[in-house]
Formats: sequence, structure tokens, C-alpha cells
Amino acid sequence: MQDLRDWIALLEREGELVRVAAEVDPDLEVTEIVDRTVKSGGPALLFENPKGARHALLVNQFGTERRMCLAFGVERLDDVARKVSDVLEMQPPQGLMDKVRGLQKLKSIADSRAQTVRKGPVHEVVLRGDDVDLSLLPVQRCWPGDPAPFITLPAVITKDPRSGTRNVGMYRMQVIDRSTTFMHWQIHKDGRADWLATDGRIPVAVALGLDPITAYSASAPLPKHIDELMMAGFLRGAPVELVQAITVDLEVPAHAEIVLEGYIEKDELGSEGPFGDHTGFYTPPEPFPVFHVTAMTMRSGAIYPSIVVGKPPQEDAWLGKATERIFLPAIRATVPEIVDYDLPVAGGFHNCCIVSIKKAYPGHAQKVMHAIWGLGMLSLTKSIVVVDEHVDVHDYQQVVFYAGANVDPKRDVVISEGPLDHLDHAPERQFLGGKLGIDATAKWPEEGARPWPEEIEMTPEIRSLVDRRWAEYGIASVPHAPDRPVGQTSRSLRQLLRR
Ligand SMILES: Cc1cc2nc3c(=O)[nH]c(=O)nc-3n(C[C@H](O)[C@H](O)[C@H](O)COP(=O)(O)O)c2cc1C
Ligand SMILES: [Mn+2]
Repeated sequence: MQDLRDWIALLEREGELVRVAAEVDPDLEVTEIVDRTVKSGGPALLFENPKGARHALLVNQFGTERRMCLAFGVERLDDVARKVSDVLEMQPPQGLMDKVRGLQKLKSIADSRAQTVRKGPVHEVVLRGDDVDLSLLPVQRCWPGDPAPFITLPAVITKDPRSGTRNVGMYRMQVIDRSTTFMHWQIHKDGRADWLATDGRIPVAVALGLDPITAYSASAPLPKHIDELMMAGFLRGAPVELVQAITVDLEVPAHAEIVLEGYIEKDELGSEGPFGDHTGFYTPPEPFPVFHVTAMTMRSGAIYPSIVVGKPPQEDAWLGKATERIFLPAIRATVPEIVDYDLPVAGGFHNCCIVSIKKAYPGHAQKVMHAIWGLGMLSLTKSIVVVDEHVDVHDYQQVVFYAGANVDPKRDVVISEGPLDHLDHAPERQFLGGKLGIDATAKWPEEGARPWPEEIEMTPEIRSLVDRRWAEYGIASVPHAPDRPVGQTSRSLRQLLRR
């Protein structure tokens, strides 16, 4: 898929999109519609006639597991992870066929870098200077306590002024007037680091309305030196095409619906927020930098993309689940004893992490907790539950069972401290606070346990006997559920979204 229009066409063919012709107000009304639609597992919505705006509004494009899989062209999100692990776990090739396969994999990386082209549809309409007018766009005011409309699904492009490496991130942008917004660069984010590394002003470009994989990649927590557009190219299997921006020295996606070009000064801050965020609370006003738009470029008939965040579950649940699955291979490359992990949506992704491990020595669960607290954005995780490898981390019933049954709180709870999410309102001080680790693995004698009892389980012989004879018993519904393979996206989440 080259662009948002290919994606919309696919969604329509698959019966996954509804066009709303009625005039609908981007001020609160859209949110209430989206909230109901997301929670019932409903379709993507294309509001063709948003009140007061010149452009259509697309929302809920990512709101179900099926659409997320359609976006990536896979059956299950784990299939995307497999593609990543194929490359991460490459071994020196043995034999000719192995070498050929190895070369193909290397080529898939080499071909992933974004490509510059001379022209692109994103420049069909160009508004500069006084013609720039953000009010042409149906920017949503999402929640009643929000002071203004916020752009919620941008891909914000900057370059590290020292190394020239590109960064793409998704950061909300509160609209101030026709040509300025805030830029909500939280303290742990790469975009903010690029900004802090400048002496004066940093050029910024904001792409809106992209193919779904490129849009997703803006939310992916990659290490700072890795260009998110390269990851997008790799996952798409085709490079992202870029064109030179018109008023700033940056390249922008050639097939974006809308690009806002401009700059941010090092020392120009204003009071951003409050904003009803994915924490489920309003984040209080805080100083954030101001983005000046020097040019607004568009395709003709540009479609504006949006997302509503709020009390979970919302549409961003599936962006988060995609990240959870896609990054498992990278996590296992550093901490190979990790079998699987789950970040519950209701935990806002950073409040809770359930992880299963192949336990090999006393204290292993604690080792893994500390590894997670030292790993990229997972370092912001507030609480961790560690279970043994046979436990399905996506089955919260099982997890609660072991977190209760296997735990002596006096012995098995680790209280530590460290960095916390920018938006976490619970700790005494912002950014820094307590960490909770619960070791729910079976304990070893070296860990101070009495002989560990055996878990109850029926013999395989009796299970298959009953399978065979089930019809004979005359009991209508078949209550035996086959064991689920490790790594499937959370069943609990699916249930939650289908309430
Ligand atoms: C819908 C959505 C909205 C987000 N809003 C913000 C935001 O306002 N500020 C922020 O710092 N991160 C926000 N994030 C998270 C970042 O996009 C994410 O941490 C990303 O990895 C940042 O890129 P970076 O690490 O290259 O800076 C948001 C994510 C999503 C999915
Ligand atoms: Mn980054």
C-alpha cells in the first residue's frame, strides 16, 4: 500500500469502513461516536462532512485486531514479529541455499531505506505564509476538559542536528491559532532530544494521512539512531518515498495527504494542555514548545486522519499491541530467557508488564525484572509480574492464579525505583517513583522455598479418551478449549473490546 487512499480502498473492499455523510462536529461529537464504535469492535469511520472544515476526517482505522492485521498484510500480528526475528536472529549461512536466503534477507534491509523522488502528490496544493490555515482541517477537540482542538495522529519528522539522523514520532499537537500549535515532546522522547540539541531553531515537518504501516512506525519505540521510516520500509516491503519539503530542509512523505512544514525555537515555550489522554485522566498544563507552520501542503481533496485516546480501551490499544508483538524478537535478542510478554491495555501499556521466562537459576525472575527496567521505553514500566514459561501471559486468569498461588509477598515482591512515564500522575514527584516486581514463578529451595507441590493435571490418556467419547455422553456444548499457542494477541483484550 502506497498511501492512505490505497488503505481506505482496502478497508472499503473488506467491509471495514463506513462513510458518514451527515454533518458531524469535530468538537466532542466525533469522540462520542468513535468511543461507542471502538468499544463495540465497529468499523473505521470516514466523516465526509465535518462541521466547519474543508476536509474529510478518518478515524478508527486501527480499531480492531483484524484491521491491524490487514494493515500489515498478515493473519496474526505475530507474523510481523516473525519477519523481524528472521533478520535479528540471522546466523552465519551454511551451504549455498542458506547463503542465498541470507542475501535476500540482507537485501530486504538494504532496500528499506526511504527513497527520495523528485515529485509527489503531497505538493498538489501549497499554502504558504498567511495562507496557512489549520482551521481548514477537521481537528478534533476530543474531551470536554480540552481547551482546544488537538492533532492526534501526526508523524513528526526532525533530524538530529549533530548526526543528521532522521526521527519520526507521534506527539499530540494542540492548535493555538491558524499557523501555530504546541508540540507535546515528552522528556524521554527522541524528538525532544533533537530539539534540545539545537542552538536556535529546529526545522520540523508533520505528515498527516499515510499508509497504515508508516503511520504506525511513528509510534514505534525504536532506539534513537534508527530511522522509523526505515522500519516502515522494511515492514512494508517497499521503501517510503520522500520529496524535499518546500520551506524547510527536511524530506517528507511524497504520498502524505497533508504536510505541515515549519520550525520550533529552542526557547519558546507555552502552557500546553490539559488534555484527556490515554492514561484515562486529563494531563495537567505543562510548558511545551511552540510549532510555527511556514507551509501547509496537501493532495487535492486531502483526508485528515485522527485518533481518540482516553480511558482504555481505545483505538490506540491496537497500535500498542502491534508494538508489543513486533518488539518481542528484539527483546528476546537481549534477554533470551523471555518466552513471551503482555502489556495489558487497561494498564495503559506502561503500568503493568506480564512476562514469562525459562527459569534457569535462583533469582532469575529478579534478573529479568531489572532487565526490563533497563530496556528502552520498557524501562518506564511500573509493575512487572514474572511467571514460568508454561503460563500464558495473555490469559489474565492464569496470571492472577500464579500471582496469588506462587507468591509469598514477604519473599517474592521487589520494590525498586526508577524513571516513570511523563504522564503518570501517581508518584510523589513527576518522572520518578516506585517500581513493583512480583515473582510468580515456582520457587526453588535456594530461594527459600519448602518443597514445591505438584500442580494438578489430568493424564493425557484420560483427556483423549474423553475427547473420543464426548458425543456418547450426550452433553451438548463442548467445554474443552484447546490450549492456545504462546504469543497470540490477548484474548482478554478481544473480550474487553466486545463487551
Ligand atoms: C495516539 C498516540 C499519541 C501519542 N502522543 C504522544 C505525545 O503527545 N507525546 C509523546 O511524547 N508521545 C506520544 N506518543 C508516544 C510516542 O509516539 C512514542 O513514544 C514514540 O516512540 C515516540 O517516538 P520517538 O521515540 O522517536 O520520540 C503517542 C503515541 C500514540 C500511539
Ligand atoms: Mn525515534
